[in-house]
Amino acid sequence: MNVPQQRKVVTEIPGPKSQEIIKRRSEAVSASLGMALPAVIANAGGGILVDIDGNQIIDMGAGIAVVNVGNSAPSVVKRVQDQVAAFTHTCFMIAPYEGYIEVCEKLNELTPGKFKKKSALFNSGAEALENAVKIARHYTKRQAVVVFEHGYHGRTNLTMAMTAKNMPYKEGFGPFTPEIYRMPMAYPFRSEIPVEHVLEEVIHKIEKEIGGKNVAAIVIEPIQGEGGFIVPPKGFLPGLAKYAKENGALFIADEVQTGFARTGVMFACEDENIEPDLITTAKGIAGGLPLAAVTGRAEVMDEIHPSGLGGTYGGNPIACAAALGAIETIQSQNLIARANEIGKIMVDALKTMQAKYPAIGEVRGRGAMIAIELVVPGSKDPNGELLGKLVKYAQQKGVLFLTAGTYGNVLRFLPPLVIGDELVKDAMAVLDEAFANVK
Ligand code: PLZ
Repeated sequence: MNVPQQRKVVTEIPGPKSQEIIKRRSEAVSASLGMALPAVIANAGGGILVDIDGNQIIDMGAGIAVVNVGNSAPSVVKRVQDQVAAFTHTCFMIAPYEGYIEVCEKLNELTPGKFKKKSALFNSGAEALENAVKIARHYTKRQAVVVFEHGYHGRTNLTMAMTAKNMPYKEGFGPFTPEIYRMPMAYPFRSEIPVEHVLEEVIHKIEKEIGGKNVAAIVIEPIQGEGGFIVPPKGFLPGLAKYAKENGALFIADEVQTGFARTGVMFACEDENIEPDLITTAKGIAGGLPLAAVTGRAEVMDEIHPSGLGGTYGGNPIACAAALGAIETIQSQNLIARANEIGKIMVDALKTMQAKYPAIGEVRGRGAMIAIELVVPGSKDPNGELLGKLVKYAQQKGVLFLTAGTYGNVLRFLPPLVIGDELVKDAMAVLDEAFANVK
């Protein structure tokens, strides 16, 4: 690997070179864009980000679950280089190329569901969700879309409406698209209501407030990502899928964040043997290049009239080449098993910390999609203040941790799946140190 797999801090973060560029950033770039880590990146690979001041920072976020195969994974680089030299764009709707078709074949084969599937490619997670809803409405000839508390589906107008959290995603950006209905979510840490009662309430609300026969789709993340890595209790997803099936609605799994080995299986739905009618994917699909997909039942995907779906760049040949490299890497390096190994190291360390630090309310997640929810000790009150301090402390020590959660109190761990054991353990040791030192 061309990037040394070791944490090393040689300046304050941001260092002097980063500071200069960040100054230019604030002059040139809209203030609306966030910046979790104030360090300008020069190079990255494995589990390390190298900034322009020479700091080597442990990457516990993978660019928000994108570089599951690591930055610049060799197979991604090679295929992208070959493709970019051959041709960069024809527009798949104008003149086809094999890469697009091959990515669809792989998705149809790898996604859960023992039925004939087809796929269509897009540019971003939000765009995949937009298209999944278009497809569901067209196919069912119904309009209502059911989503959930704490859910996140994107920043376009439709997907903002589908996203639960107002700040920062929706504030002032309305009006939002109609016919989106938000239902209660089973959130074990914050509610003792048994899963069958939550399901009953969801179904009751659908029946009374929407009417079952009006529902085009039920859309849910199998583990909620931005909402705080909320893992629904067993039975919740199968119950929703069953209700959808019995009522002629489509069950859509948003696997944008959970997909591609992240949760210790290829797709998180496999955990309870769910076979969604449609699956949306993005992020981990292409090792960092912008690509997204809707994959689902062939009769649903084919029901749309010719030219009903598309877009100039969707399934761009370079992104498709990257996807083929990423999928090949996941399989050849057995990153599914690796996600479970990484997860075990993190959970063991976090449980040990939980016994020492009462601010850790819960350790949860699956595979290498793990989080801790921070509370005010002795209560379940969200402790967002501590979260901010921990993240800052870790950054100064050369570890990047990402945050999440409706209440802004969740520290999430989603490293590249090619990270080594030593780096994961080192990151956990820095977190332990942070808990011991910040007040
Ligand atoms: N569905 C489940 O997690 C993107 C958002 C980052 P795009 N999550 C990261 C931010 O603050 O904008 C996401 C997701 C789930 C859809 C999306 C949207 O994917 O590729 O960001 O559009």
